[in-house]
Amino acid sequence: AYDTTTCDKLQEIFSLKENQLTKHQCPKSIGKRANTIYLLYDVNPPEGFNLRRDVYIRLAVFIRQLARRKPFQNVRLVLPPWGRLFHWKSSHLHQYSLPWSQFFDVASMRRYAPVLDFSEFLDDISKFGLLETPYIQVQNVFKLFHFQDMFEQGVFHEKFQIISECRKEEHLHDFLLQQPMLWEKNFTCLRYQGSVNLLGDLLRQQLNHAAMQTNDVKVFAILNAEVVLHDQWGDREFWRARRSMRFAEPLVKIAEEYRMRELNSNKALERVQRPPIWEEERPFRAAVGGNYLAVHIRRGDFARGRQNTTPTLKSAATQIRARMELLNLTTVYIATDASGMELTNLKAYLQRVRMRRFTPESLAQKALILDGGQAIIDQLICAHARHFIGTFESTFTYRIYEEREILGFLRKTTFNTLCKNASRGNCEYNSIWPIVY
Ligand code: GFB
Repeated sequence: AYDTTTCDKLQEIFSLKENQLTKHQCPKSIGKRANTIYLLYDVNPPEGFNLRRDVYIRLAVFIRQLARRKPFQNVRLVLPPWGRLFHWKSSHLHQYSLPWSQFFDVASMRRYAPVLDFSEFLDDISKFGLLETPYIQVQNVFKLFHFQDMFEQGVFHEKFQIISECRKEEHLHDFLLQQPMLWEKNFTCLRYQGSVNLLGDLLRQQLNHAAMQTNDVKVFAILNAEVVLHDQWGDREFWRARRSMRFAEPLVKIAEEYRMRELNSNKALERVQRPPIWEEERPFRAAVGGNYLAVHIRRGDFARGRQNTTPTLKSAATQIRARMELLNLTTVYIATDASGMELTNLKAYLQRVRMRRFTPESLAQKALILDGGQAIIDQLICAHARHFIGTFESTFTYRIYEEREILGFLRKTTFNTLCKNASRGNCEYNSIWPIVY
């Protein structure tokens, strides 16, 4: 029952001499255990946190539906540990290989679709006796690429195609998902065009190839999962998956304490809809929000690379003043990734305005919440405001829009965009995607 190929491979990786790996250290061949399929996935490394959340929704909706069909009743989606993201700038902090439970309520997500945090996957696998060694064999890793020509004779077809010339070494420079215990048995480059449901065909094909036995355990992985499209963006299933993505409780608590302390606001005053579980949420449009305006001012790469649509700080400040006056609000909450110098300038432009911004109260708190948690706290505070203005084409802003839709705000208080110019001539606005129940 021992997988000698894998054993040889391990010897090679660790340059171990023969006999150093005992039979017990060699992974057992995967087979005849339980009819479970684990789907690992990852997203193109430079992509940011909030696009990754959207990719998750595509896969969660898919996995939920797939799990209703034979032979996929025991399929599990494994959440990729968060590697160090480009935007997480606090280099002194350990922000590597983080579980989703650091940021989200995974139990809540699991009530929508069968998903596992990576450590839960390891626990699960160990129950099948597949972790007697630290290595897990991944049957096939698919790295997705776009087709060069999306429209064949002017028509968009859903399709995938194996790229015959594909060398793993060119495409995988680290351990799979940066997890040294994963060992890929096969590596396939695949051109892919279409919705996430096409992955069902791919998996079915794989299972046919692998002659899945009744009690098999199989592990597959999809790299560059952002290539797959939503089945239906913005429909009821999208929103159910989205609503199940509640943030981790410690972050919610910090945001609540901050709103109480600095903004004199709480859920009751804000009259938002937030039942204990997302399944109890209903169509609702009566939230009023805290007595403050919230603005997401995206800087960093947006200020450099998207100058046509990103306002200067001076212009943003002018727009903020005008909106506060219009709404008769005296406090503005600013969420931003601006540098220290930019913040000083913004404060100068907003002189005599009561401006608030969340910063962790201690180094210990920062080490607890990390850069990702700080960003979520910003999103939560923006989500609970009386009125919100976001940045054009920022997924960070989109996720705040969604949160406000769930909480039950009127659309006109949510779907607002900072214009390039304060005069609002030729302003480009973000699209409106209302919640569907
Ligand atoms: O989340 P994200 O993909 O949104 O990336 P975009 C932006 C990241 O910057 C966030 C930080 O995940 C945060 O780490 N960040 C941005 C902020 N705004 C704030 C804020 O208000 N508060 C805090 N605390 N952090 C994408 C980029 O950005 O835009 C892509 O990820 C690409 O690389 C694309 O540039 C066009 O959608 O705004």
